[in-house]
Amino acid sequence: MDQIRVIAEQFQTEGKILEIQPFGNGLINTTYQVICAGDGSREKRYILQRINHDIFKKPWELMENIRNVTEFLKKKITAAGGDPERETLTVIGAGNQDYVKTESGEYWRMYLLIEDAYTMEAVEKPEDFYHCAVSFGNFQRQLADYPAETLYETIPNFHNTVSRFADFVKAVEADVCGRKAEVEAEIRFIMEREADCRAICDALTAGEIPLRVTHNDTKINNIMLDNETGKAICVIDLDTIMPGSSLYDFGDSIRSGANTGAEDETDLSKVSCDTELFECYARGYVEGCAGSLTDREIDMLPMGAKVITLEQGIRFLTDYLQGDTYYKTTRPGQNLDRTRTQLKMVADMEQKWDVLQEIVKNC
Ligand code: GN1
Ligand code: MG
Repeated sequence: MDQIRVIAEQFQTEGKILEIQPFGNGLINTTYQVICAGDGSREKRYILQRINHDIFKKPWELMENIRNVTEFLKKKITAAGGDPERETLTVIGAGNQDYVKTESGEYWRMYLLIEDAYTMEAVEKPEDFYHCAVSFGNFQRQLADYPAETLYETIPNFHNTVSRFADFVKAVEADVCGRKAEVEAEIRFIMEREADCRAICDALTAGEIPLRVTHNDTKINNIMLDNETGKAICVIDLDTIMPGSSLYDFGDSIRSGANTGAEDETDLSKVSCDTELFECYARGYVEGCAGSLTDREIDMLPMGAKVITLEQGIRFLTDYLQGDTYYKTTRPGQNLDRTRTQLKMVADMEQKWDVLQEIVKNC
């Protein structure tokens, strides 16, 4: 922790640093909480993160996006009578920069920790999920007039399912770890759905659905809820804000939040798409977007959920085939387990397709 303390000390925190502890469950960056003395009456806490720059190749562009987007949001939050320090992230500077680069070439950043709020790994009450939906919908609406052309693409082709599929095919052919034979069934499942991989890309290219400024990582643990009211107050993990489709954001929340099992569940009988949760989320998201979604986008919401879940399965299996170099793992085979839960979700959505379509028709 001593080295981390040296890094933390370079940021403009309030009061002396008292303690630093590991924090959170992200699969990409490494996170700590930093507890400071504050102004004497109350401790002040911060989030310190090492940006994974194998994945985010230009951390300075990433931080510029986040600085600009959060400032934009803070103005809107203030105008609406909200609390700009709790309803979006606050970047803490270091000297005249928004990050610290260490001698060994690591990039670190700091945010204010949002107090009296929590994140969920799994949805316990449908109501919580509904609140998340409204909040992600609002987020999308608040950014509707953000100048999209000023955003850097922090990960090119992030939700380009067609190029994700192509990368997967290459990983299967290369089979660098000799794991292909073990996953023939999963490979076949994905290959049979090549056409689905084109659904969102084609709709965007044809102008059937609009390109918007989207979050792109609307996993359920990327939103904070207020301890007292249980309402979603703040969308976090802003690393992948880029031009995209509302279907990505809707889809990733369903993928993570409407799953009756964990993302890395080994007992697949526990994994399914909960249609009641799907309904809550669809209703909340459409409401949160407040009329900004087009009829075609609403029609395509089930497709968004399916394509993003399939894409995530493709990404996990690609990583498994390549030797687990992208997502953090805590045990062998975890990326394969993650793959299987995603594919099981896709299969379950296909079975419930009529129900899902009926739900969005009523939104
Ligand atoms: C990663 O770090 P985390 O858990 O917020 C990933 C998402 C995946 C998710 C799967 C930059 O998000 O795209 O959906 O894992 N983030 C990146 O759990 O790849
Ligand atoms: Mg996250």
